[in-house]
Amino acid sequence: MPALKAVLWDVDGTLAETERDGHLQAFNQAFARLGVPWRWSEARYGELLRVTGGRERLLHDMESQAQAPAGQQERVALVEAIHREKNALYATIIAAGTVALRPGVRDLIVDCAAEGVAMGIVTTTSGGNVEALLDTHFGENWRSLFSAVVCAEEAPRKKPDPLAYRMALARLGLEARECLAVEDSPAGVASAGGCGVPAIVTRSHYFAARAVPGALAIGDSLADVAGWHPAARHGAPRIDLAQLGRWHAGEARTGRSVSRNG
Ligand code: XBP
Ligand code: MG
Repeated sequence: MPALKAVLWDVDGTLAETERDGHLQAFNQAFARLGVPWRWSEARYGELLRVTGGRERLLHDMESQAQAPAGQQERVALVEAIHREKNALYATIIAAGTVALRPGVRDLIVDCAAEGVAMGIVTTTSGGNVEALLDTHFGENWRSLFSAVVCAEEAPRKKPDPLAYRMALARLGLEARECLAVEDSPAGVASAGGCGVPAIVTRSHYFAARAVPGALAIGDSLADVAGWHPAARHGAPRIDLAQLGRWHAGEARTGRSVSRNG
């Protein structure tokens, strides 16, 4: 296995609990503002997350909403209106600063920046949502931290399609096996794996109970070395760059990845 040269970050669920605390809230606020007569519960949103992409998720849900418009054209128009409104509301929620970064994320980003390990953002959420989150938590110069930023607009085929990771590799000029993805969902790990990028998983609210086939390591939090499978080295205060390097190098030794929750 070549040396670890870049860490590629997923956004929703990985950097922050943005699905439950940001997108879901904003979708429901958008429904209310536009007079749409349904709301999504936390549990229903969890089911809908099987469909990646906000527009795709809305359109899919309309298939089971009795009060949705009957025609496809009307549905698509309503989806566009809701999605635009949702993203504006999402930006307001995020800018208020109440949706924190997940524990350990900032420290690991600082590790990478300090040690010259490149970073990328690889997400199929809209660019404006990424801007809102990173601007709030890292300031307006956040782009200087990342050598590649790939969002939904550039990669219209959403995860689990590997397009977003393939684009990030091309921009970084790196081989897949020189990189490590940090993801929270089966679709994210499948997207990375689809072009050969190994991935670790930090379980998020919505994917806590899901098996994640193909992950190199799975655990609850980057801020805690306990509970990871395969085990992280004990004694360290958190999952740091050295631990990522060990998992990354370990793949070459074992040729195995984790196919179940540890
Ligand atoms: C998550 C997604 C997105 C978000 C909503 O992407 O699938 O669709 O749920 O954002 P990732 P949009 O985990 O790759 O960050 O409404 O902009 O699609
Ligand atoms: Mg995610």
